[in-house]
Amino acid sequence: MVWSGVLDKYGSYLPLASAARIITLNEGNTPLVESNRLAEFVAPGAGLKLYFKYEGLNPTGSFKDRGMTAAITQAVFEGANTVICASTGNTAASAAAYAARSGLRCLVLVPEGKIALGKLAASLAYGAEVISIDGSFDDGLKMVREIVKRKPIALVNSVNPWRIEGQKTGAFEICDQLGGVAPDWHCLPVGNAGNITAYWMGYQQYEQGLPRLLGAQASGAAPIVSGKVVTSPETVATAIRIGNPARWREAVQALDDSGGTITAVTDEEILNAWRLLAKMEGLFVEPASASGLAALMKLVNDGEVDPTGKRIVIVLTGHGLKDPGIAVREAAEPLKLPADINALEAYLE
Ligand code: AN7
Repeated sequence: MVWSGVLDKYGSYLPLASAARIITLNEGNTPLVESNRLAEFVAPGAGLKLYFKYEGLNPTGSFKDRGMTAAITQAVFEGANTVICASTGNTAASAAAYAARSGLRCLVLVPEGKIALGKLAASLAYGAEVISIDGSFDDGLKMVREIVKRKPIALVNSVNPWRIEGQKTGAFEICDQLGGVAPDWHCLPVGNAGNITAYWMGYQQYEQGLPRLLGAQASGAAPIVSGKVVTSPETVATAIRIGNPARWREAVQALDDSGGTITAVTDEEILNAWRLLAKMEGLFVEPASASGLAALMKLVNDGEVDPTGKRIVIVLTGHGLKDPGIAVREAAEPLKLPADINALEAYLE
């Protein structure tokens, strides 16, 4: 079968109008990669079946494309000319790409100095009007929520229900890829809490079983874990540097209903998981995307999650090339040698 995007494949599960012209970049259909080495490392001898849903392989390099195809399709259907979002970077790049594809004007508000280079570069390349604000994502979200009341502009943050509708297809794919069954645990990073809301909606709608949800927040940006708005969120995982998630209530509901839990992981734990994914599995992700693994490792260690014989899926939300700055900062310098075969041979000895 030719793959032509999540709306083509799963459109019958979404309330899209049949007259809507689908705007797609053939997003979705991302690999569910079974762990080769980390499962045994995380839980030796437990018979853990660990899988990674590699969402960094979407057209703009993150899971946001699943929701954006739906949000932009609907915006075009409703006759919008302009779309706007606040973003820590991935929503911006995704909105910019789908807007470009449909000829819409696109404005993105990003927190100055706190957006990873690959996301900024992509947003600019797709022709979005990138507005850098001297505030946080949360400040930007407040601004865009207000401006759409004053101007005829469509908001494409995950407060837009179509974003959730599109993103829930991730749950459908996981069930399909596991052969018609949901995992026991589903681990993912939580920022604005759109994705956890969407996955829970998707699992419920697909009726192939329900996982327990394990959410991960960065310890410097963990409002849901602490139950308090964080006014100055800070973390190396800039994607989830969010202090007042828009879908906070829905996330708590999903966590409760699933019998799941949410935990905070330190930047050090995130970067450790990030290194393990790359070095033990060949999966290069951005730091935020490693927080799901960090959370699982923490809770297995604490005895709060029993991995014995379990099927666990971790969503890797964004590609490693999104944040080359971190990769270069964290890695060793490349070795320098003269362009000479003897020098290489000497190095190997
Ligand atoms: C890689 O792009 O909020 O809990 O503005 O980029 O649904 O917000 C990004 C969030 C996880 C958290 N992993 O998802 C944005 C933005 C990556 C992300 C999340 C984000 P939500």
